[in-house]
Amino acid sequence: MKQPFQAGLAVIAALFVVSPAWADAGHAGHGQQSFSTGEPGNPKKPARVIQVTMGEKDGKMIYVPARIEVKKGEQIRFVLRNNGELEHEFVLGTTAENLKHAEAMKKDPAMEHGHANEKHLDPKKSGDFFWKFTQAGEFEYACLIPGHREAGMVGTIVVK
Ligand SMILES: [Cu+2]
Repeated sequence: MKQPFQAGLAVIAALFVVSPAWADAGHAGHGQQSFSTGEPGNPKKPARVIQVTMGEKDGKMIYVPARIEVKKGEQIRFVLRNNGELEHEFVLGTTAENLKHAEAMKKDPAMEHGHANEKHLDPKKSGDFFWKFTQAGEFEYACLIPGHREAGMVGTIVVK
């Protein structure tokens, strides 16, 4: 009976060692200011307005619309509205980036936000941000609050 007990201790010790590393990795990934989808926009320049609402419906969490097409080089002003009962967010990125970010948020739900490629909205609040898409490809917007992306809060952006 000695060995399982020791193995258990080893696992606990490993968790203590590993946790701070996870937190650091999350913050390091979050702090970098290069974006695969493009760059922060300039509010003084012309922009096409795209409205996106967020909320909950029939047990799911949704964006309307769930698919957006833009042209490479185009500047978009995202006008966002949270019509739901819960907090939601809109984070632009590749699927890989958003999944990584979502993992970091699970481990550190209080991690700081407010980067140029995302907006966090309380219920019944609106907000906007400008974004210039400089790369062609398929990207996404997602809500990375734990459980929300899985519940349906992910949309596709096609840049042509
Ligand atoms: Cu959400």
